[in-house]
Amino acid sequence: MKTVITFGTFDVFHIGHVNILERSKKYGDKLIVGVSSDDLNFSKKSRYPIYSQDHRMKILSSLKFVDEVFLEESLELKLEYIKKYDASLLIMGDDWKGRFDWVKPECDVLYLPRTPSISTTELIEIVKKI
Ligand code: C2G
Repeated sequence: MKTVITFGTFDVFHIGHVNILERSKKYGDKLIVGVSSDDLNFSKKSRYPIYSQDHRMKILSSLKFVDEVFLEESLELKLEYIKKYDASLLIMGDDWKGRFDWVKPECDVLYLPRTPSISTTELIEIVKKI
């Protein structure tokens, strides 16, 4: 049984999120998703997500290629989460390329290409202009 783990905020859920989760699941038997907490998001981006962490976790849990979801409270706890869920592969989009290589002695790391031309930030800007 091979377990893959990935992390993200997944705010204003969109096709780029679906694509990375769908592709990640193909690398293993089980896909675990760490959903960044509202406070972690504030510390990274200086704003709270549009959707609350409870709503974001519920959306992620409802997807057919996601097997388990948990709340990610700190970027530095990656290794603890990897060990807790017994993951052997960490997958992130390539906007994070190299940033989580420090877990490599314990877990393989793969950065997949992002889906072009869509992001939560761009969607927020488009909606603001309507
Ligand atoms: N993503 C993608 N294509 C897009 C947009 C996002 O492949 N067009 C991927 C990102 O690369 C990431 C995942 O979708 O792997 C979630 O994206 P975000 O919600 O933006 O995640 P982020 O806020 O970067 O949080 O511990 C890591 C962080 O929690 C990642």
